Amino acid sequence: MRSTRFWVCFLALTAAIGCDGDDDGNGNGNGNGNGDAGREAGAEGGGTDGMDVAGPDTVVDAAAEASAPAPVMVRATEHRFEPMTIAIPVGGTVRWTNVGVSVHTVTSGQGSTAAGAGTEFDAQLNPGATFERTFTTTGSHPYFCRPHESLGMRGTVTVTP
Ligand SMILES: [Cu+2]
Repeated sequence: MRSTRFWVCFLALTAAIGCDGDDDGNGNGNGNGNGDAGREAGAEGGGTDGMDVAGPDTVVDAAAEASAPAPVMVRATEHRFEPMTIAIPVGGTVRWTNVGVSVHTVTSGQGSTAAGAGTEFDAQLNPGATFERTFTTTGSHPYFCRPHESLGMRGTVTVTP
């Protein structure tokens, strides 16, 4: 994803379209941008060695993104998980991102005093960090943040067959 955006930005600059740093990351948009940049580079008829390398790399990245199921996103803020409850199919992946300024955790279980807390997963999320987990068993998977459980910073991942 990051390399794809880099190359789209590079191509856009080369074609004098400009790059506004849009964080969209839309696959279709990337594809269209590549095509436009390629045609413009061809019309100019010079210095295409770099373009020849960049084009195939970008196509491979886009294909890989299209074939992989996208993780379900959960944001960790001050001080809650958004959304608190999510449902995913078995085999699905959840990605937590700490978009706040405090350190949070993504810890499995009902709470730190409950039996088995943290045995399924227990990840520390520094500001800006992400944590991904793929769920392979159906049912309800409660989790909480160790520093902020008393503030109600909890969530549930429901995994459906
Ligand atoms: Cu927290």
